[in-house]
Amino acid sequence: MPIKLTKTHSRIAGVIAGTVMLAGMISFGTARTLIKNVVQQCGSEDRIVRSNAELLVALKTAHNNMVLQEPNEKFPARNLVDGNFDTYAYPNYHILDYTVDLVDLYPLDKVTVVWNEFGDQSNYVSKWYLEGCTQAGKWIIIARGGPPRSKVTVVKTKETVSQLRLRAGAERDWIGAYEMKIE
Ligand SMILES: [Ca+2]
Repeated sequence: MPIKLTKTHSRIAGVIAGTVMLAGMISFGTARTLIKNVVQQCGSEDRIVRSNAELLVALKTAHNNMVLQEPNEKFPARNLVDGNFDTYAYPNYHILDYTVDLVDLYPLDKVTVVWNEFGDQSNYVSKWYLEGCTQAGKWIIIARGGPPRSKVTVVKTKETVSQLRLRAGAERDWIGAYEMKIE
């Protein structure tokens, strides 16, 4: 009987271990897809082109694309564009993926990503992408990089976009972003 129990237990343990491994593989696969899936359609139809000067008063909204995660009410997506360098968006995960919508199309001058500790500490961001939705309705990569090794990343660009998408990943530790200043 004890032997039988042991066998049953080990079988159950095996099933649990297998399930956990499979879940881990699916989660890892999904994460890789999110990071790699950089070219998609996006909507710029019916959006008018405004001037760069109007960016100051443009309505900017931010959306968390990490649908797998519970919404984090304490550190919501809107913290990315609230104009406050002390508040951050944080998805409770080692990958972040936020879209900022500018409503209309704006010619950009530069985008400043404020990472703070998530940028200058090596256990946090290990790679990142900044993409823009062009007038033709395509996502393009405006900039990308490995570990920022800095609290702030400044991206100079001349692209005209209606949306910006910031993706970043860390090896393991959870990451966030304090601000995306769009000029
Ligand atoms: Ca902020």
